[in-house]
Amino acid sequence: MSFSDLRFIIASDVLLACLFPLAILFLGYKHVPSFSFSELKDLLLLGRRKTRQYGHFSLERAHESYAQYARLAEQELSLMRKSYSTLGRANKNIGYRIGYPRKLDRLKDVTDLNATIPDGIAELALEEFPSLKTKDPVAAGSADLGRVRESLKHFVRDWSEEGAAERTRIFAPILDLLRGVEAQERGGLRVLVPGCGLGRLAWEISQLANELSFFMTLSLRFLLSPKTTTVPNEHILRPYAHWFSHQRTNGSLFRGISFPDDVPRLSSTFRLVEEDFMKLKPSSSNAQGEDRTYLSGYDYVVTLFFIDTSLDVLSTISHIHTLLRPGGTWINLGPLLWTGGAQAKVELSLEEVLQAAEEIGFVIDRSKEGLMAQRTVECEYTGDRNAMMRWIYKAEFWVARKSK
Ligand SMILES: C[S@@+](CC[C@H](N)C(=O)[O-])C[C@H]1O[C@@H](n2cnc3c(N)ncnc32)[C@H](O)[C@@H]1O
Ligand SMILES: *[C@@H]1O[C@H](CO)[C@@H](O)[C@H](O)[C@H]1NC(C)=O
Ligand SMILES: CC(=O)N[C@H]1CO[C@H](CO)[C@@H](O)[C@@H]1O
Repeated sequence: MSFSDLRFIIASDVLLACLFPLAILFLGYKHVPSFSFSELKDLLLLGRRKTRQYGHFSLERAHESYAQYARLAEQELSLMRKSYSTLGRANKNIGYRIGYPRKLDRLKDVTDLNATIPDGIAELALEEFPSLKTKDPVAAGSADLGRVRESLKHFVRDWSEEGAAERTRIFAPILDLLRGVEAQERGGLRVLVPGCGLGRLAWEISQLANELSFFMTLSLRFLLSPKTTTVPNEHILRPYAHWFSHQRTNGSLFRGISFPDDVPRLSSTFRLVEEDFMKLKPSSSNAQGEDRTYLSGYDYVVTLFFIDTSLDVLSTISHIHTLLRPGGTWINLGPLLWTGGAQAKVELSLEEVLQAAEEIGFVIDRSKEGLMAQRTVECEYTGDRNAMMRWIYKAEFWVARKSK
């Protein structure tokens, strides 16, 4: 796998499935024999003060990574400058004439300008989680920068007009099905969306969203808080600027995308649970008051690009089953991109996943047509409409029922 392949995975693919390549990139990066002063300082500090190992998706690591976004991005830029500087004189002249050094300067400007968003996210997090003020030092690295960028890209996927086409394709089968529920029944439904990312689908369904990664939830909180977001399209992000591959023009590379196209707020019908999905209980303390229907389980669990991010998909499916009320429905849409390197306990084919779901107690809807029909949905994931490359998933949609 070449370096640019690794970059591609980081630029455009799922978080958990990314861990392995990220680890490789991090190692690769560490071997680049050029240390900036601040990196050296980090290393020395590491030696002196004991750093606690915060988890990959922990609040502390996510906060530090957002706070350090500009510094980390500039470290990467200085490596790009260094590579350019090793060009011979003739080629450097060509580079100069096509404006390449100015393009790198522009990358620096855009990074600084748009660092206001990660800075704002970090600041809000500090206000909402005062415990962060006394956290142990965290050494955020290039893998964390990748996670910040991945989360920021979800502003485009979930909350921009630019992302609307990508979203509509995958939300439609799910929302159409839920709209099919009788109107008077709809109000009382309990829908859980595990691994909700930046929460747009859950917002559209407006019930309960769950997310484990603070990289995601800190960004979501930035939209939910009236301190940071009050009107549609008030923020601008340059989500493509850091990855120079497959771009037709500099203009397209540096273009700004405004968000959010809709301003979400938490309410009694839209809640966020920042916890491991596997630890959720049908009767957990998330229930507000004595809500008996809630205690007996969810009416729907909706998984979008989710089940394959688990390292133990059999437990995930079993847990979905546990959380549903008898007769409850599981709606899934997504691919099967397993975390490689033997990190996932099993890596199943689609037919194996469906068979395992039946073993666990689900009845999969076998209708050939209609809203429930199992089908393949061609779609993208944080794709760049203007790029010279498209990554198309043939994601599978299915509806399964827990027997009564
Ligand atoms: C591929 S992303 C999809 C995000 C979103 N559903 C979307 O389609 O944009 C999968 C998400 O699931 C989250 N996730 C994975 N395992 C989880 C768990 N056990 N509990 C809660 N969230 C989890 C990850 O943090 C990640 O944000
Ligand atoms: C690419 O962008 C830089 C910075 O904006 C500019 O100076 C340069 O002329 C551009 N190159 C081309 C071929 O347009
Ligand atoms: C939120 C924010 O500051 N975004 C900025 C991104 O960069 C452009 C300028 O290049 C600004 O117009 C945006 O305000």
